[in-house]
Amino acid sequence: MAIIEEISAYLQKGRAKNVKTLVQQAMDEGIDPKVILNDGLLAGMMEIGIKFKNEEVFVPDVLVAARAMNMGIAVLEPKLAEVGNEPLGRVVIGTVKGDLHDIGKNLVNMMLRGAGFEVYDLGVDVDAKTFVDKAEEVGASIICQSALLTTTMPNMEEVITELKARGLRDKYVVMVGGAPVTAKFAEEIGADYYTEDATSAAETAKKVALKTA
Ligand code: B1M
Repeated sequence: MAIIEEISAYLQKGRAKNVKTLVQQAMDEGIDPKVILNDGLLAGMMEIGIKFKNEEVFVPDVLVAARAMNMGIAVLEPKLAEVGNEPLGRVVIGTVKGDLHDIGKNLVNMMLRGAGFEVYDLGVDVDAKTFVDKAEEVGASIICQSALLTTTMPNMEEVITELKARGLRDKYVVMVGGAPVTAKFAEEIGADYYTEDATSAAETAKKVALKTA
């Protein structure tokens, strides 16, 4: 099996140490870091995302794969920076105020980073002011909010209210997601996009970034 396919296969099995070793080996063999990233790590992560969507694998499988991807990316990162890869854009992400669920948000973060974004993760229990302050500070173009509780979903609208209050609404694309969130809810609060899973969130963010580039 070619080394790139091996990287993808080991990533899907969550074998972080093997992924790390193989990424280093591929770099030593002179393979383009972008090929290692896109055809090895990302291809594996996308595959896991699809299997997760189809309920062929479950949260623990996704988390170990995500960890393996992180280790692979850590090896690649200096090399990617060296070849002058510009990030696709900057994204601020967090779980909304009052909500401590972060597994889904972490997966979205992972997929966004995999897609080439620089991601600023504010963690959990994030209020509207913090979302907007951070987006302004880092020059982000997309704000992603996650909510897992019906009681915290309404806090997503506060970010939009805060943006409007500061005259910044048109500067940012606001994306929302999380198990209880729906496209209808997103429309009601004036968010730009709802996506139902981490893979589609990264795909949508990529489309948005390429459209506005
Ligand atoms: Co909580 N919890 N929980 N919980 N918990 C739920 C959400 C619940 C549905 C369980 C239930 O009753 N069936 C329920 C909510 C009910 C409701 O609101 N209708 C619930 C409750 C009630 C609570 C507490 C209130 C319980 C209590 O204390 N009485 C409490 C609240 C704490 C708080 O947040 N203030 C609580 C606590 C917890 C734990 C801390 C124990 C733990 C969280 C651990 C952690 O996250 N580190 C936990 C867990 C694990 C769950 C369940 C079991 C699993 C959630 C999860 O991680 N799913 C959950 C039941 C369930 O969902 N079946 C439940 C896997 C994850 C990959 O999926 O987060 O949906 P998800 O993310 C997906 C998509 O939604 C999407 O992409 C992800 C991957 O594809 N996505 C986005 C998510 N964010 C996105 C953002 C985007 C785009 C897509 O931005 C663009």
